Amino acid sequence: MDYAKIDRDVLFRYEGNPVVCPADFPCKMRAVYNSSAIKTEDSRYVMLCRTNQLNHMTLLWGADSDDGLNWTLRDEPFEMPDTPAWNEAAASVYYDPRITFIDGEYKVLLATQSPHECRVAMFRSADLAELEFVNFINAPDNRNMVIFPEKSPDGRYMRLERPNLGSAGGKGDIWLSYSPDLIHWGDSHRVLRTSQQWNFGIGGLGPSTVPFKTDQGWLIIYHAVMQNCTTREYSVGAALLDLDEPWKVLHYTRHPILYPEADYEMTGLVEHVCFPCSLIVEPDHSVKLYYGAADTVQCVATGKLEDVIHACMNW
Ligand code: BMA
Repeated sequence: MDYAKIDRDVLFRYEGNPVVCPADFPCKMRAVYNSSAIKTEDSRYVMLCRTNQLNHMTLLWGADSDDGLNWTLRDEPFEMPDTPAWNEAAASVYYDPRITFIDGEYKVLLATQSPHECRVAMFRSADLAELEFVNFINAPDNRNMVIFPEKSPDGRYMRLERPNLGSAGGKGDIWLSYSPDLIHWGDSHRVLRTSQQWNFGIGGLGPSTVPFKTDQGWLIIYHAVMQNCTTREYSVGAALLDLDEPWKVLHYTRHPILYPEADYEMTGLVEHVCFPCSLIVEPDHSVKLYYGAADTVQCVATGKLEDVIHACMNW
């Protein structure tokens, strides 16, 4: 009988979860989740927190840490643009940040939601103290974008993304596109199809974390949606992509490496959700996966890079 003989866990919930809660803010908040953390060149940790106010309008709120586990929220959220284009695209919600360090600065991508559609906005920053709006980088309807931390062998920027397909219930497959300048994108290739996923991703997939280069390929972490009668469960998968042609999937997990199980993942504003937005790989190859739980609190799971790669190859 051919089935996955899963012999170990590869990610472990940090015992101090959740690491950021609504009650941690200096004023009342409803939720903080799907936040991205990055380790800076001088070994500080910065988190960009997706924060819901009481009416669910969002803010992006910075937090700082010395160890990536204990976080101090800043006094004020990030300033956002006040232009007609921004106010049309992000009327009430901007969310699920992803941070890439490339060309000596941070590029931050934020999905923006208007009543009709989703676009992705790009910001730049030298130090993540402030964000400078650059532009929107797609026509609707697309999200979950992550920029690779280095260019392709032929010198182009690369990103993973998830176009929202009406024909797939608003979700869809993971794609890869190229760009000469981070603004104009094309030469797109499909990477992973929802139909390739066994059960746990059949309701849609999306790239979650910035790809990490390993000897075995680009490691990507993605979220996967499974629909049943009562819930839309969000869990976490991983894959290894070809280093030269990263739309070619070398290995991918047929089973989630993290799925809603803890109380704080099962119960909240949206039940049964683990939604990662960033992965930090430490010099000793331990990993920290930052994920939102039940659209309510921010959590971390830890593990070893070699175990995640093992899961890609064997699960
Ligand atoms: C997705 C996004 C995420 C959210 C998830 C589960 O479509 O909106 O931000 O965590 O749904 O509600």
